Amino acid sequence: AVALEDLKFTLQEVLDTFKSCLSEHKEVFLEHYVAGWRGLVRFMNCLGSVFSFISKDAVNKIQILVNHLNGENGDHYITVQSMVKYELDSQLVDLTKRGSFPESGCRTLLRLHRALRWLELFLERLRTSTEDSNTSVMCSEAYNESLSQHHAWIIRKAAGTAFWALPGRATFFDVMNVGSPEQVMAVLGDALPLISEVYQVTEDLYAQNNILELP
Ligand code: 1PX
Repeated sequence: AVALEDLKFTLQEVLDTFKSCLSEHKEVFLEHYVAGWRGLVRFMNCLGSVFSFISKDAVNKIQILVNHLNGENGDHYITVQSMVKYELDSQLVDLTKRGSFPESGCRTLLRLHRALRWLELFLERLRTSTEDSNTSVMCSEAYNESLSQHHAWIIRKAAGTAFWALPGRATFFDVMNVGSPEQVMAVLGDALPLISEVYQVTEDLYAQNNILELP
């Protein structure tokens, strides 16, 4: 019961965090963005240990961003907008090949940003799924349309294998613990426009600064 309460809290927290990500001027608060990812990772960890290589990488990237936030230049990392401006102005980003700044906020956040597109596509499939839909198929379709394009063959292979270990739709919904399938659909319907907006704002910012392909 305790574990389920935790999960319920987690999922609600995740959705709430994405709500609080955007300022009224459409800036993305890094602290909330990172908190959103923390919640997602916690949820993923409940799905089984086959996903631990994925969550390890996510946790690692989350930690890099948290270190920036808590570092001596943390003031520049309040929003994704201020982070991009600060790091580019101060030449703290490797632009064409990996070099002195393997942990720049810009390149690190870009990896999570690309994964957010996967999440958007996957949740949209879940939202419009029916009882006989297959979560593994929905997950790999979403992955193939987005994140996979940025991954080496060996990662795609490992991810593809992990997807087959996803629980079926009914179990997946149970683990979300938000209630009936109808309630799950409603929660997803609520969260998706916000996730999409956070994604789009970030995508536009990265496009304007020509940093969508950071090594
Ligand atoms: C209500 C449903 C919620 C489901 C929550 C699931 C949260 C998933 C979190 C996934 C975060 C993945 C971050 C991946 C970042 C990345 O692309 N890293 C690669 C590149 O980094 P680098 O520093 O080398 O440039 C890195 O090579 C990645 C390695 C790990 C494999 C990544 C596979 C990603 C699959 C994403 C789908 C997750 C499926 C979870 C099933 C629910």
